[in-house]
Amino acid sequence: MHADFDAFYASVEQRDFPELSDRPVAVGGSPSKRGVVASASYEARKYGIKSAMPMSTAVRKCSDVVVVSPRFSVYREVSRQVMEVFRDITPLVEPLSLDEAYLDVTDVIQQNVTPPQIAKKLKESISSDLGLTISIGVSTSKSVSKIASGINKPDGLTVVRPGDEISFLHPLPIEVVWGIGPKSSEKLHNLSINTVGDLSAQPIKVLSDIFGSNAMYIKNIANGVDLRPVITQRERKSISSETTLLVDTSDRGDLTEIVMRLSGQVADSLIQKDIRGRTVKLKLKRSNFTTLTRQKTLLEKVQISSEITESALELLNYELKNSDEKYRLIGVGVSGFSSAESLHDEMQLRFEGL
Ligand code: TTP
Ligand code: MG
Repeated sequence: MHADFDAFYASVEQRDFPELSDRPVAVGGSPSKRGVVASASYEARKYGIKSAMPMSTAVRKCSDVVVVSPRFSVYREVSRQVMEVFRDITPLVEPLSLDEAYLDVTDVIQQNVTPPQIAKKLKESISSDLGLTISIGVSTSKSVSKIASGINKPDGLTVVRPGDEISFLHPLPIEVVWGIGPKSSEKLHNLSINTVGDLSAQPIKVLSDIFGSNAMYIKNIANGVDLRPVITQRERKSISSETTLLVDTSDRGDLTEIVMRLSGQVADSLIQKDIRGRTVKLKLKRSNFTTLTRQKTLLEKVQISSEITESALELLNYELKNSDEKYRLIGVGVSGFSSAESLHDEMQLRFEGL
């Protein structure tokens, strides 16, 4: 199953401030500060207001829109709660972001309990425990479930039965496939490739020109072939936290503050899972959408916020010294948890300590 909150930030605001329910709400940065929309309520979407749109455009589209500043700590808490509700059903939960996750319910299915029933019960629990609606897709694979959860929003439940994957996927527009952004979608439309079915029928050569080494992955997805397992946090190779800024910035003070906040979030997660990592990574996406990552491998593993912040800021300062770009996304991550190699290194260090 793939589960995703409907208009996540906006719905939390409507839940907590009932005077906003039924109103067009846009959560995000202020229109006067060149802010963007992070989440639009379904009432606001009727006016064409969408995520990532400048807030000034949103106000132009609907002068009645209620602009709300985000309350990130509340969204994080709701996210923690929903992941707990998911884990009451199965330990095999793979969060993709604050508001969405894959759940592998294979082992939960019994003779009298079908996957659609599990999904229905989950929607009811979330509605009664959290006062929010979620959309769920159910199928035999991650990609089909993710697409299915997106097509009947809000409050949707879409089940694609085994064997129906192709008939479900092929009439859909290519944009439903994760990894097909505006650029590749334009190229595909120019070649009259408009539906997932059209995509699935292309020779691999055509797809390679557009998707490079991801061509086979895309072709398989278009054919409903996706064998990726659900990976729980415990098995993760890295733990990271990233944020898209409401306004692009090159301000060192702002960037430092964000890196500190993200390092704190990563530390919370490491402490919660009782793991430490040796490599600290900084990810930056520039205004022009190019992404760079810098990483630093340490002698000793880190876990607490100050240790991660120190390395992440070192990487940030190195980057800022060499560039005066504006940035639109920042991420901090820690990896290198317990490979045989690092375990070996750790033993060495311990022996040296003795
Ligand atoms: P989404 O699940 O993409 O959007 P949504 O939950 O608001 O709406 P829906 O799923 O019903 O289409 O993203 C989840 C949250 O992530 C969203 O509420 C706010 C945040 N977000 C941003 O901050 N910027 C963005 O550009 C996007 C797409 C999301
Ligand atoms: Mg959502």
